Amino acid sequence: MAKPDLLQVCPFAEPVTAALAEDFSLHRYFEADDKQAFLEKLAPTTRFIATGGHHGASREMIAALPNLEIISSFGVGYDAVDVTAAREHGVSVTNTPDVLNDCVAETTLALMLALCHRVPQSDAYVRAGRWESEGPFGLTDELTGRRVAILGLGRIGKTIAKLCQAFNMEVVYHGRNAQEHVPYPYYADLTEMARAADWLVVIAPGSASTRGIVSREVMEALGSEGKLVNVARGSLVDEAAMIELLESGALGGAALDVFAEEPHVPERLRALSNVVLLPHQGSATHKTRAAMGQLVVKNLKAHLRGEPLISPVV
Ligand code: A2R
Repeated sequence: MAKPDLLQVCPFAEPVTAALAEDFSLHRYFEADDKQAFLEKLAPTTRFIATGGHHGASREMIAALPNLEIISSFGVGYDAVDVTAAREHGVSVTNTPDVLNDCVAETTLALMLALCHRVPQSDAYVRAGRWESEGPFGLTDELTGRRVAILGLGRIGKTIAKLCQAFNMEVVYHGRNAQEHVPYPYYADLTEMARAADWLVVIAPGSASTRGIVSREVMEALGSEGKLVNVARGSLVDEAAMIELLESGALGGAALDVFAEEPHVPERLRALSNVVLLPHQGSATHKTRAAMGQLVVKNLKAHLRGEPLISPVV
C-alpha cells in the first residue's frame, strides 16, 4: 500500500527524516521552486504536515490543503503556525513541550553566568594576550543573592527557577494569573516586578498578547543595574527601545538568545559590550534536538494509527 503524503516544510536532521520516511511519502516543500504549484499538486492527497517552529504553517498553506488533518511542529513555541486557521479548518496542531525544559533552562543559566561574569569578554582578554601585557581583567558581578524575576513561570520557567535557586537567587514571577502551590511571590504588574528585580528572565510564548510586553517602561524599571534575559521570542521585547536603553546605560545589560528578525541581529546591538548574544541555541543540543524530533514523528504516527496525540495544542 502506498504511504500517505506528508508535506515537509523545512529540513530536519537525518534520523527524523528517516523515521518519517518509514510511514510517509515525504514532499520537500523547502526545495520546491514553485511553491504554489507544489501545494496544488499535493492538495488532493495531503493529510500531514511536519514543520519547524520558525517556518510554521501559514493560513494560505492550510487553506491550500483541503484534506489536511494534522500539523506537527518542531519546538515548543508554535507561534509561526496559524492556529486560528488550523482550528477553522479542523486541523490538529502538535508541538514538542517538556523534552526541552532542562536544556533551555541550562542555556538560560549559561547566558546569565556569561553576562554577569563577563565570560566572553574575559576569554577574549586572555586570547589577546592582554592578561600578560596589561594585568588582571577586573572585577565582575555574580548571581548569588540576587533577585530574579521570571516572566512566564511555565514548564521551562519553573525549571529555570529551580536552577536559579541553586545559585541562592530569590525567585519572583509574573504571568496572567497567580499560580497555586508555587513557592515564589507573584507580581500581577510586570513593571512593578521589573522595578523590584536584578534580573528579568523572559520565557513566555510568542503571541498577540505578549507582543512587546517587555516595553520601554518595563526595561526602564529594571534599570541601570538590571539585566534582561530573553530566551522566549524576540517579539516579546521592544528591541529598538532595548538597544537605546543599553546604549545609554539606562538598562544594565542583556543576555539574548532570540531577536526580532532572526537571523538578523542589529549592528548597534552587536557593537555593545554589556550584552551576550546567542544564535537561538536554547534547545540546540544533540540530546534535546533528538528528543524533539522523536516527538514530532510520534505525534504524526499516532494520528496515522488513529491513536490519541501525545502533545496537542489544537
Ligand atoms: O499567563 P499564565 O498564568 O497562563 O502563564 C503562562 C505565561 N504566559 C503569559 N504571561 C504573561 N502574559 C501573557 N500574555 C502570557 N501568556 C502566557 O507563560 C505560563 O506560565 C508561561 C508559558 O508556560 P508554558 O505554556 O508551560 O510554556 P513553556 O513550555 O514553558 O515554553 C515557553 C516558551 C515557548 O512558547 C517558546 O516561545 C519559548 O518558551 O521557547
